[in-house]
Amino acid sequence: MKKLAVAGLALAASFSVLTVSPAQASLADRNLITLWQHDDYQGTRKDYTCVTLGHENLGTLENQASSMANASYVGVDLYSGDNFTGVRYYAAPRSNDSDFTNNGFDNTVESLRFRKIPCDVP
Ligand SMILES: [Ca+2]
Ligand SMILES: [Ca+2]
Ligand SMILES: [Ca+2]
Repeated sequence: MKKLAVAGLALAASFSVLTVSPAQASLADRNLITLWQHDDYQGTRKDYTCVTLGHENLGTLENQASSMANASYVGVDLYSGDNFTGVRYYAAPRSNDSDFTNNGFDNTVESLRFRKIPCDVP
């Protein structure tokens, strides 16, 4: 069992040399959180930078986001309603989530707020 896990890890490592997933690419940026329209970092992509603490309107991805990568070094609160209202989803620093469905949060984000700025330093 242990041997198999190690082999799987080596395989994953060799693949990551060949391809960089959209989430990995986003996590290289440091000063933003990225939302995607579909699961697995597919569809329309939008970056929200921590130039300001809050984004009370998500524009084209309003009520559509299904996956995210938080490249910043701070937590980000995602809200189901405008102006930081409704149900909240917490995106941990330097984390990603390929599917909001198991969080009860699919297609509902309307606003988001960084917990502090600047957000690009550990
Ligand atoms: Ca969606
Ligand atoms: Ca999830
Ligand atoms: Ca909503």
